[in-house]
Amino acid sequence: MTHPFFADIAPVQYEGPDSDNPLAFRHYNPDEVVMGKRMEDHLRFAVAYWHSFAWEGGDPFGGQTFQRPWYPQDAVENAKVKADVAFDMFDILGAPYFCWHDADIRPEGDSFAESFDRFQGVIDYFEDKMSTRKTKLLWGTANMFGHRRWMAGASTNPDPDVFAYAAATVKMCMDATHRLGGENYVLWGGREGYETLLNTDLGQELDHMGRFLNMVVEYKHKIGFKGTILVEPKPQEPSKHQYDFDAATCIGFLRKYGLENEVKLNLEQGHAILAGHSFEHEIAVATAEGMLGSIDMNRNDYQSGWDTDQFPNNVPEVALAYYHILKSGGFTTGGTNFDAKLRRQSLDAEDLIAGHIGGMDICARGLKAAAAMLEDGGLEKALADRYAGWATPEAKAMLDSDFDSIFARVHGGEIAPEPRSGRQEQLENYVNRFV
Ligand code: XUL
Ligand code: CO
Repeated sequence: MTHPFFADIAPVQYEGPDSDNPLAFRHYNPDEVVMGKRMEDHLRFAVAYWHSFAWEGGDPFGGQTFQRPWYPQDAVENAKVKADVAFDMFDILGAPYFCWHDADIRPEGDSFAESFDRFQGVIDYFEDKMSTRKTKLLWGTANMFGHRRWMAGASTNPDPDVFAYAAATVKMCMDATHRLGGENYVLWGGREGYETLLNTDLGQELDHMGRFLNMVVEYKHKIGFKGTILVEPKPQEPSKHQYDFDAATCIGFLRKYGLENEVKLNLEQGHAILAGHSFEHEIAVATAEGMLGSIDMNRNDYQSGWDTDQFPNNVPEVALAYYHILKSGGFTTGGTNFDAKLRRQSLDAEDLIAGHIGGMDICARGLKAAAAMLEDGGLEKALADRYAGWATPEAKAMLDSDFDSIFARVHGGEIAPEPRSGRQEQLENYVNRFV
């Protein structure tokens, strides 16, 4: 412990499902082996610096509710206090990874050069801490949506000076991610989109975004960064319409700009819901293309329709998400980042720990349920049965034939479709046995 903020809180231990200790894991047992791999190595949890340490508890109707020893955050000396507390929390949770934006870790300076110096100072401090601690960097990213300069976008800004500022910012963040041994680099385009088409040249903006992402990849190779470049889809909020709408849109974009073998996706539960999808839909779209990189785990408030970034609490949803992740072979460089924050009335240091414990336990339950379903094989068998017709030589040959020969077979009476049950309720009941 390097700061008294969490002084009363001991490192969190696995105590099993019957424990009534509010600050123990009941399901997340890092060393427990699931499908041949330690749970910690499957889940690869990360703490998000922005929600836990930079967000002050504001909402659209009121400002800061939290009081933290590292406030005010625009005071340079407080960035180290914040880092001390953050690394204490990583230790208490046994978090294997963390993630940051530049803006979370250093106060903005009066010029790019001043912001850069402050940022480098914190990266030096992180590097020093990471040499003696276990927590590693899952990914770094640039906040190119908060400051007013980004209000009309970063790489998609109509002003080329903002494009340049974005390029310099991403170079800085990629260099730091590389130096800290980060395993991925993320780009989320919070303001890469538009408010109204009345003032927007959509085609030109997409071309600029495509060129920018190619510059990211070129730079990755230039510096020898071995991590994965990830883009994070979200349909709207803060922009009215964001170009990286969902997984399918991003995949089309990546193909158009020749990036399909260089860039993967960081998928977020709440963003999937905002796009009108389920999380497992987004994951299945990405895994079908070999483009799943990492996940941001959280949940939205289903009534308000906002991106409320709460800790996950729904085992059946999380289980189906991990089912598709495990089925595709699991994470490589990616992991489970808690892009989740406390509610603004949750004021205490203990609440930060409890939020993460809950999230980690829910994910552990989801992972175990997913593994049990895969090991049982019930869903895979049902799929094989449903598609069995396509295993026949005639069906395979049809895909290499043409409409005229297919027409002849259908017209000649050789083909007579027999509708079969999709068995959805039985399959839902099956899943219910495991969650
Ligand atoms: C915003 C969001 C971001 C990204 C990183 O909704 O998810 O925090 O994960 O910029
Ligand atoms: Co996110």
